[in-house]
Amino acid sequence: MHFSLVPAVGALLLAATVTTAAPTEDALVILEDLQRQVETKLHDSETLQARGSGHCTLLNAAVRKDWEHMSKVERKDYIRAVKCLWKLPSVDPDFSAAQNHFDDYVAVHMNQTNFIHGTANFLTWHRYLIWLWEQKLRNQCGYKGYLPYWNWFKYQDDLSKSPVFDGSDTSLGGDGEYFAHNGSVVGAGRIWLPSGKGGGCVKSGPFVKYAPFSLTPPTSLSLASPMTKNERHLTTQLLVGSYTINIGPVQPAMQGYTPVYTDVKKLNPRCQRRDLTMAASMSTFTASNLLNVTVGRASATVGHFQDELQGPYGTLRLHGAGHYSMGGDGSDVFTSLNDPAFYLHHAMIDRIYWIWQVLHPAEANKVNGTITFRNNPPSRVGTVDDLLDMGKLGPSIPIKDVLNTLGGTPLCYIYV
Ligand SMILES: *[C@@H]1O[C@H](CO)[C@@H](O)[C@H](O)[C@H]1NC(C)=O
Ligand SMILES: *[C@@H]1O[C@H](CO)[C@@H](O)[C@H](O)[C@H]1NC(C)=O
Ligand SMILES: *[C@@H]1O[C@H](CO)[C@@H](O)[C@H](O)[C@H]1NC(C)=O
Ligand SMILES: *[C@@H]1O[C@H](CO)[C@@H](O)[C@H](O)[C@H]1NC(C)=O
Ligand SMILES: [Cu+2]
Repeated sequence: MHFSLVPAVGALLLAATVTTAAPTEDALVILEDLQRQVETKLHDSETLQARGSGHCTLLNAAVRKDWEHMSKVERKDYIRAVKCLWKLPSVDPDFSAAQNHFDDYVAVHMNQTNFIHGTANFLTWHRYLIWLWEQKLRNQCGYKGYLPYWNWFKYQDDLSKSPVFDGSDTSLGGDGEYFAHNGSVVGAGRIWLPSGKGGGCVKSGPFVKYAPFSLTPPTSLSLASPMTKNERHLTTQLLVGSYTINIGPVQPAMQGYTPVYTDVKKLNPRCQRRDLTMAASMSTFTASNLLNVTVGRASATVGHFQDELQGPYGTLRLHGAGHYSMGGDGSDVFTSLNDPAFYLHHAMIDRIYWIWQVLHPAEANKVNGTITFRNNPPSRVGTVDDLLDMGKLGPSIPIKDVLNTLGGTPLCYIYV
């Protein structure tokens, strides 16, 4: 029963909730109500978040939208720009497995996995990373729009109907080919999610051009290759098409997907794999979980908020559920960026963070936690002066610079 969690949500919402039976609809109605509360607060300039600074105002801020609410032309422009990243050369010679600029994001994230999850910088590191991605798409690939998000609270019961995953040419690809496996083990080994209908190479959508191989990398591109990185870049483009992924997997939750490459220097060209997993989406993208982190008990402090969003030890919550709903490459905490839907999932995480910040101004600019994954190994407490290290993707800037999405230096965006 979640009504006890909703003191901050208006009477209108309660009326709507009471008359709606489906839990899916509840979550959507609640999310819309939260969005209206946030917009009201921002327009009333009640909060620090609303004030912004520099040249950033509500009127000129970028507007990040639900993928479903973007036109087909806008979605195709986004897809075209993502494909463009595959054609740009890698910028970091230290990550020798990265064959192109798409891979650079995977490599930087993989290298820092233990210092950006279950840490004080989790929310801000990922906020800054997806912002850099958005800027790159716009500035180097001519993308006209802004970063879209995947609204988890719709199509939970059939992700293959979601415009993000329906496999059409305006999606980020559909399900994987059938691959017999026994689901995923998540939540520190305590939760088993039965498999969906996929698990193999994504079989439809804009990023399927990975022939001629599917699950086995060609030996001619093996690790000991004497070619230079740029030669390899050209060769992988020629041999395996443009949308091959090259790094990981390191720790996929999906059973039967062998984690072999634990090093950003090891090249592993292959197709991207998915297993749309309703066991994750239906169990976790619920009104109760949404309410808890936005207005419920878990919203009281940044510590509770981020812990509940990521999932206390041994549980599955909103952040994990997005990854495990994708299955395959998206289920790998190190290299989930191999699934292009990663960015839409993390935009939704960031949107929930933004909603929470606007609704909790006294906590919004704080951080909580240490600088190692669940403080293992034990480390110092993180602060807002800690730098967000993006390798060669962009300048390292302090956490405090990205706490406000309307801060103007550099962020200037809202969600609708
Ligand atoms: C599938 O995996 C779960 C969790 O590891 C395990 O409990 C179950 O026995 C497995 N089923 C089969 C058929 O292997
Ligand atoms: C809500 O969050 C609190 C605090 O993080 C947690 O103890 C509680 O179990 C959560 N409630 C539900 C229903 O998940
Ligand atoms: C961080 O948040 C937790 C609750 O999740 C709290 O117990 C702890 O005192 C906080 N730490 C600091 C340094 O604020
Ligand atoms: C990889 O991460 C470590 C630890 O955060 C960092 O010191 C190192 O510079 C990173 N490597 C590259 C090439 O960015
Ligand atoms: Cu991450």
